[in-house]
Amino acid sequence: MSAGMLAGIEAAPTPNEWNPVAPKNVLVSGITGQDGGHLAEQLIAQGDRVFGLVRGQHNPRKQLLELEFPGITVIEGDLTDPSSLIRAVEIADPDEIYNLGAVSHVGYSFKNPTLTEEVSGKGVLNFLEAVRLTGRTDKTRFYQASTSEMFGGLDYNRPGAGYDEESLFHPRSPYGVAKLYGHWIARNYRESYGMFVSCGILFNHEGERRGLEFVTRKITHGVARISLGLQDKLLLGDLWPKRDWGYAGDYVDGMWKMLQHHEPDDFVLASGQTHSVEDFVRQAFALVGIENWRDFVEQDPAMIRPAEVDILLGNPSKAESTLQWERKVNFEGLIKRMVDHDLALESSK
Ligand code: F7E
Repeated sequence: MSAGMLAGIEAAPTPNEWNPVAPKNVLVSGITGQDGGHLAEQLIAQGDRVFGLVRGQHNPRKQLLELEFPGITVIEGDLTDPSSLIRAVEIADPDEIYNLGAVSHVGYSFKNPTLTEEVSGKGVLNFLEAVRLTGRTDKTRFYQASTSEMFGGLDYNRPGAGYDEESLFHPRSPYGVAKLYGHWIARNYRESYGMFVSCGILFNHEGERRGLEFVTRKITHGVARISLGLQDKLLLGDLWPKRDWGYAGDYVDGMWKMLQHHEPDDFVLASGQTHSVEDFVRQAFALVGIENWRDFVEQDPAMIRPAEVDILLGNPSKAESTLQWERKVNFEGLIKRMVDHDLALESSK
């Protein structure tokens, strides 16, 4: 029956009639994290109805979230509790789900491997099952936050050209292993049930919303405080590991583009450049006029990990050509943005 034959009756949209600009119901786990903040900002600006899954009986981040984004509906739930996810899916009735929730600190995952597995690995399965068991496999598009930590940075894995969607996986931490399970179970639901499930294999993405436990923000925050005379030293682990760093706002837009594409798929998002932690430190100090940065940096053995990912370099060609994904902030711009933000933050205290 054609739409013309249904005069006056509005046909229910089918998955093939996806309209990227129509307002949607969007359920986001990990909404209190860096990427969740950028995503909420973008979705609200687009006119979407945003539902945020927030865990914990008395989570102080819940109040902060409601203050920053008054339009969001908070749903209490936990990736480790399947019934809470079913309830969340029933309340939100989502067109899109972004599963950004995870134990995301690699160092922490070595100290809490079981929890990491439960949240970052099995949590993905629980969420996909909630979609399936509530009968939404045809309706809901699902984004899984996969990660470059799944590659592991080993030599045999073509690091010269940059890791792409075909590269081999060899995770080097409980976090990477848990995320690899999440990645494959997400792909499995796509193949088994025909669900629209896309995985973004994101390389490191940073910015002013980044937590202080991650090295880039720890550096820019420490550099700002040292330049203002509020701190003497910056304690860091190894300075030689290399990462492919980009700006989180650009990467979150890439996640959204994956779910607007006409078919589900996996995409690497990366800058295509790699720099050492030392490069980042040097440039951050240079921005506040400190050239003798070594006088302010000391090694903290507690920051050294049982296994390290030596080098990460991604190849984002597929996302660039298929999704027209582009980055607005480069490595130098990223560091400047973060240092400026932390200088303003610390000066205002
Ligand atoms: O470490 C070294 C550390 O913790 C970067 C997460 O978003 O990106 C992130 O994982 C490098 C490592 O990020 C310190 O050993 C030195 O070599 O900032 P990070 P990460 O481990 O690369 C991936 C893509 C994710 O998916 C993760 O969720 O810096 N490093 N000194 C240090 N790292 C920290 N955190 N603190 C230090 O003091």
